[in-house]
Amino acid sequence: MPDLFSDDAGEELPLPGADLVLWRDFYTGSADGLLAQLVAATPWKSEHITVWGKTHPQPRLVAWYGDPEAVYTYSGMRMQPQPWTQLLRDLKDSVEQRCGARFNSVLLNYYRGERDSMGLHADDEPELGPEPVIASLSLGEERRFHLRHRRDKSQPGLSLRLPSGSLLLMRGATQANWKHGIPKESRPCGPRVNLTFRRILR
Ligand SMILES: O=C(O)CCC(=O)C(=O)O
Ligand SMILES: [Mn+2]
Repeated sequence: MPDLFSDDAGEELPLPGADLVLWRDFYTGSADGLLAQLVAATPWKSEHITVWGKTHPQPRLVAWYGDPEAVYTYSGMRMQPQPWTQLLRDLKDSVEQRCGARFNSVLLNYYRGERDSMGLHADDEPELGPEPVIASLSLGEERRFHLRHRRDKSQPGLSLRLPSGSLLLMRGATQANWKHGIPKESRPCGPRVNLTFRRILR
């Protein structure tokens, strides 16, 4: 699907100790159509997390795809990838071309509405290597994306809006220095699917 992606130069986001590039209009096809297709065709899972000995459902649905060896431990869960679909493989190819990086897996997050969220975290699991390259494609509701420094509380954070069809690349020391997350919203929100392409090292 080469003609569905813009070739604008990305915008480098100024954040000390991070390396972030945002393409606001990456996907130029129908982002709503792609969203509907992914919502309907993905075998979504509700995962649980255990915090202080109590188990809670995560406030979003997830799915994990990738090459067979791309086994990933995420929030303490060991995730065996499902095989790539043609659609996800095509998206991966276009994202790889834009970012100049290779990925072997993708985590899909489905935020059903304003109560769905992702807490502040860094994607710094050892299997992502010392400088993880993560490319994040957003479809559907424009949600806020918060960045907070991991140690230096005097650093002002950054709050971005991730428009439908945008691609955010995080690389270099971003995960070592910063946490990111998607807060709940108090206004009504429609569905959003986010795809984070990753490279699991072995
Ligand atoms: O939904 C997003 O934009 C962020 C997703 C994310 O940080 C993750 O999957 O690790
Ligand atoms: Mn993340």
